[in-house]
Amino acid sequence: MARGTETGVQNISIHRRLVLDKNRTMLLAPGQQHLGLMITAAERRGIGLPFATVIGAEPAYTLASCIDAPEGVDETEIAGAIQGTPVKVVKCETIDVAVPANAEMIIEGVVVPKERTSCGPFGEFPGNYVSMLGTTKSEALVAKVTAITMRKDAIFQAMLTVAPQVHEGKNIAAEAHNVPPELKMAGDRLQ
Ligand SMILES: [Mn+2]
Repeated sequence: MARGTETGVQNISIHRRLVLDKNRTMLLAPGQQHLGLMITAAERRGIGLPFATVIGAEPAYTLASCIDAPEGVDETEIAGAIQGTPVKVVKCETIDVAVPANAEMIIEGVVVPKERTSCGPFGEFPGNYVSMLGTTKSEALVAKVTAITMRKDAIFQAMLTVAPQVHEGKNIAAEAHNVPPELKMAGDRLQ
């Protein structure tokens, strides 16, 4: 979730992130998508866009993230419309972004302007394991983590982006509660 530096409205979207080191991750947000446009606009002003990754929240947020809302429409409000009640949000601790108050985990951060890295590879739903940009390209964004907050005994909600037949096999462990430290490498366990 991010707030446009020029518009002030929030966008919700789903993106790939990959741990690079202790405080930095890769972020894939192509320039034609809402978050990518917001990041490009901020970068033009020489600043990195603050954003928060939300793990484990009401389904209305996930549904709202799939809606291509017109410019100026806050997708947090769309989540409330889908749910039929106002969504309860809280302000992040280190950035000006409102996130679901009931979320399991929030990773706060900021895009590092002008810095780029390679994307993935990640496991995809048809069962392949690819880089969206090509393994030789370094066009994915880099983000610095500024804070991580979580509920006590937080549950890590994940999507298994692997072939259906694999769900019943080796990778089932990735569905378990609590965060396996090697979750980002779950795709490596696929054969
Ligand atoms: Mn959007």
